[in-house]
Amino acid sequence: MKGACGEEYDATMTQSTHSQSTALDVSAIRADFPILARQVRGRPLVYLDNAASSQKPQAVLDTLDRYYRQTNANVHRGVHTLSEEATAQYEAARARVSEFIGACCPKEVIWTRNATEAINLVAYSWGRANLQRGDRVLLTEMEHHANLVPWQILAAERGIELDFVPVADNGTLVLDNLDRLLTPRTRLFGFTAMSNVVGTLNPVKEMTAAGHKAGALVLLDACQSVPHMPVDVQDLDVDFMVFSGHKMLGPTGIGALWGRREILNAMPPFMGGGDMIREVHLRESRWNELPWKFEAGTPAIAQAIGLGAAVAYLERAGLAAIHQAERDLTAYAMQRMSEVEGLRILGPAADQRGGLVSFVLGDVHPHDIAAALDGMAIAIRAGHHCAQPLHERYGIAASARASFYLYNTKEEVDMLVKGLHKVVEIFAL
Ligand code: 7TS
Repeated sequence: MKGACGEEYDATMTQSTHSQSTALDVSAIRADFPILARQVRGRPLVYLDNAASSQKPQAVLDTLDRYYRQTNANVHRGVHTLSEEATAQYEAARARVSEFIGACCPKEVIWTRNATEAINLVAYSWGRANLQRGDRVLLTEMEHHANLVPWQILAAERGIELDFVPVADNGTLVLDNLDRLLTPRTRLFGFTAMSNVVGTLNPVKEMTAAGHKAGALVLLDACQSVPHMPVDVQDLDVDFMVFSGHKMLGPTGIGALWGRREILNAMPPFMGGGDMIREVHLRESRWNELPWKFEAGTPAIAQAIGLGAAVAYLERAGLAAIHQAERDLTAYAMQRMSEVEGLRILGPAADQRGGLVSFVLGDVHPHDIAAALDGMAIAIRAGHHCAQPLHERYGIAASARASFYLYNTKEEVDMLVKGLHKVVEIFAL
């Protein structure tokens, strides 16, 4: 097979099922997720913790089961049938993910354990090869720890400086001074497409263009966008993009780094070992070509194949339809939640955000809110959501968060709101 960039790539069993953007049939979708039929403490589960991790449809569970029952073998090594089949399925999943994000060819998609590992790969490999004392990396105040800590480690090691795009009170980025923050020494601009706390959808293309104008590379943390809306790396024009499979109906243990081929080609390996080499001698080695140069050791084979099935499912549902449904549900949730006494929603208006709502409720600790809701079988997240600096920015230690996906309904939002009224009663607010 030939990727759009003209590179030969061997991937069999790829099929595209791009669907039209029609409204979601949520009840049919719900029937595809066995876990949604379970009860918690004798009540039907209301799962509103999708920003942390999504549930998995039967198609993904079947794919994993089938893989282990019929195919299970190591990839890229054996000449036996099972190994060849495993390799074909593993590489076909890569090709599907590559097409899903509009990559020019599958060679640009590196499997990682998750988005966190993908960012660390960039920091360790690209960062250590390219950044010197006095260079700058620009991030934002709303980043997940995954897009902060690897750069802090690098800053301490290399003497590079970190700068941050501030967050306004309403949860949007303050972009007025972006040109000043992007200095001639800024080598990388890393930011999230959507805040996992305040839900803000950032203007990725505008920010990317500004970064490039200043001569910086752009790394997009797409953990909260790739699962929920159409994303095309070539259209966005970013240089690196990362995301996690478990947030997009896929298994845990699989994620991806997409990078421009010429940049990835110039980067040294991240980890050394089997599979990432072409030749090994006692004192020196030569690296494998992309994408395998960055995939040392036996990879997460079943998980990658499972992620391929998840992407096929998302394509059938339609990403534009998923995005619209989540926005409608979020607008509804924000309106209903604002009826709850003492509840304060963090972040911008519904039309500027994706499918999640973080909030504080009087002086009730978010963990108490989450525990009380859990008693009603409603799963939300409480804490700093791995974005402690953003909470510091707001002068709070923690928040509670309801986050939606394609299988959530207005009825579930109603149950959440009813639950929140109960919390108000319990804590006598
Ligand atoms: N970036 C963003 C924007 C995220 O939301 C997350 C996970 C990550 C990076 C890291 O993903 P991982 O799969 O590598 O762990 N966010 C959350 C969350 O909001 N609650 O739990 C995990």
